[in-house]
Amino acid sequence: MRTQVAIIGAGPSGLLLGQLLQKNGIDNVILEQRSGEYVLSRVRAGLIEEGTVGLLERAGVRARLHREGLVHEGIEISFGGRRQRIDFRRLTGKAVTVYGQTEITRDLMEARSTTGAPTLYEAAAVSLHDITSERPRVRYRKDGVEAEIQCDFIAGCDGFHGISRQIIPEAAIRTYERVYPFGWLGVLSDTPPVSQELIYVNHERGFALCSMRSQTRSRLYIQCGLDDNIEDWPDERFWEELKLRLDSVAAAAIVTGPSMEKSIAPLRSFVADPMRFGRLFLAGDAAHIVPPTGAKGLNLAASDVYYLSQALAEFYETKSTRSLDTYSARALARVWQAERFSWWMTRLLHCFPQDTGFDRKVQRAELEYLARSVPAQTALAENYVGLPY
Ligand code: RFL
Ligand code: PHB
Repeated sequence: MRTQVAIIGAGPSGLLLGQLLQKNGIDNVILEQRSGEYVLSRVRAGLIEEGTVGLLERAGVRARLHREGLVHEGIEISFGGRRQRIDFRRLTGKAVTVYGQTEITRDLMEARSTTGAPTLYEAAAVSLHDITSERPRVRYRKDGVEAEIQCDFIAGCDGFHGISRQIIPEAAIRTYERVYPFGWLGVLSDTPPVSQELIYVNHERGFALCSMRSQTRSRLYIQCGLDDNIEDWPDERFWEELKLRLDSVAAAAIVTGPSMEKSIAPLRSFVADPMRFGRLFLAGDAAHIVPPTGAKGLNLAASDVYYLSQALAEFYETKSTRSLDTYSARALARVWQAERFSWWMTRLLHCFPQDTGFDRKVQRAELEYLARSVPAQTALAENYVGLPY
């Protein structure tokens, strides 16, 4: 098989890139190691920036997003038994949208199937070849049969554990990493949201986050230990612990119910530089990871895909490699802004086991400053709604 761009991974990065390339008349094939159902079963991101909404509109998936997405004009930060609202609309003129990654993925899959562009699910043993030549190849096995795709470019959209980044020789890439000494236990339940807006909680028992997917479905997280197992957290224990971390008004508003999904995610910051090797371009989690505290992972994937789709369109229109050559630097400039913000939100809101009394006092002083200072709130709001690109 021959195509212009071979895309590895059918997560949000790969599917969005595929759609934007299709819109520009650029042929592409997506190879995904899992089944479509498995990809749709992963409960992850919930919150998207206006820039991401704009890209999804361009990708042709506007209708359901605008019908079902919940526009949020602020968030609340809870500490010391009270809540401080951060008013995004007043401080930045912008808002964010609650629309689950599962829904985005489903919409993009459906839009792709109407274009007839191929997505090869359950493609095993995907391997990349000749990526420093002008004729790279991708090999894979599907239904027991070995096959090969010849292409002009490869987009590595295969997430943090994918193969694309790993094929880059160590001497050609530098990585930066921070692993946090805790995880997030996440629960999805068909119960009404605790509040109309997201509540981010700093509490001496640990961080908590009350989010949602709809007016009838909650997405809730609590900070947990790295060694905790799902079995340690039956539903009753989860609800009890969440209540202990909330202020009394929020705790009283909780409606409990059975969990539909429960998972533990470790927290990590990670950046690979450059995001390119020869004709292989990395995008999304394949190149960088942020802790979920700033809700930036999916949004960064979208901005990478924007830069990459523009650069590929320019190449096919003009034969100029100028934007392809600056792709990594442009993407990384925005990535590092989001890395800093996500690290800062994580530091501000979690209980770090190694913290001394001094560290805890400084954390509280920063929260109090945030509650008092409009410039401090503006800095948070500007980053949270998404920096321009
Ligand atoms: P994905 O979603 O990991 O998709 C990669 C795809 O590649 C496939 N793959 C392969 N395919 C073929 N061959 C191989 N060898 C392959 N290896 C892997 C995988 O099966 C998969 O389908 O990466 P992508 O597309 O870059 O998307 C990134 C986002 O998924 C991620 O950044 C977000 O989910 C992060 N995130 C959040 N981001 C936000 O913007 N807002 C949020 O509110 C938010 N909340 C979250 C989050 C991530 C979380 N977890 C679980 C890490 C909340 C959580 C709890
Ligand atoms: C979510 O709704 O899943 C969510 C929202 C905000 C975050 C992280 C996750 O910061």
